[in-house]
Amino acid sequence: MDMGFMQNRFTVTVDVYKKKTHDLLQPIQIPNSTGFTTQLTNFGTVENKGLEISGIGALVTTPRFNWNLNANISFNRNQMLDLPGDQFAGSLYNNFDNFFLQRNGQPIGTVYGFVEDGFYDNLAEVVADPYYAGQSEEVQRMMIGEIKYKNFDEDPAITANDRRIIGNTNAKYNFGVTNSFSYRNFNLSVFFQGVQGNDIVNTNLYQIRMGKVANIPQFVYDGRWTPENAANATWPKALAADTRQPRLSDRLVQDAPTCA
Ligand SMILES: [Ca+2]
Repeated sequence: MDMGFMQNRFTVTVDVYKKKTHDLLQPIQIPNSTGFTTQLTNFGTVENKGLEISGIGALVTTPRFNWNLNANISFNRNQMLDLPGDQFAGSLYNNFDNFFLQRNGQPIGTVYGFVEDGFYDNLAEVVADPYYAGQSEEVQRMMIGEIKYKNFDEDPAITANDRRIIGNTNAKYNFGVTNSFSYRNFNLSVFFQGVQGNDIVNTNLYQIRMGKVANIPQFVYDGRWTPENAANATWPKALAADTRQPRLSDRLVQDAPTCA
């Protein structure tokens, strides 16, 4: 749809679209007894729908000086459909598995993982957790300063069932603006663009185990759990050995609005 205003000094274009792509080629998990773990097959649908708006305006038109503005913004939503059940995109790398969920009604790029709930600050907090209540005091004391994960089901153990949707890597919208100026023989064009509302997965953070001898960023060192820093801790306590196996959690999901 195109619209013009004021003898077409301003024009606006609006496009609405909806598109379904059927029979995606993708791997499905098959029994290991076949000798393979996945098989490529055609199923599933992706629906993309969106809105694109662009406008052009001649803000100043004089013999010597002109100023034109060109702006656009687009919104796209996608969702997966017709899947037989939940499945996951392939492993990013070793131990970094099943972090991108493919679920009917959810977009491609849905992040799925554990939800953190602070740290075990003292022995009483560990004992209050039904999973550790009956364990030896040695085990309980080891948990002080460790990350606490939210438990969502009847089983007090933290298992794959305690994962939830924790992020979406799709932008809520993209935009761009171009200002063009001309004065006699001089031209200047100023362009910026950006995306808003998307999450990113910062896999670098997954490498920070707080164990063994390894370089860590200053903010991690400063934010590590200690009895004195418990209220402000953002990372678990430092360990003498590399024994910690972090979970793929909302810790790795960060807001990523950008403008350039
Ligand atoms: Ca559980």
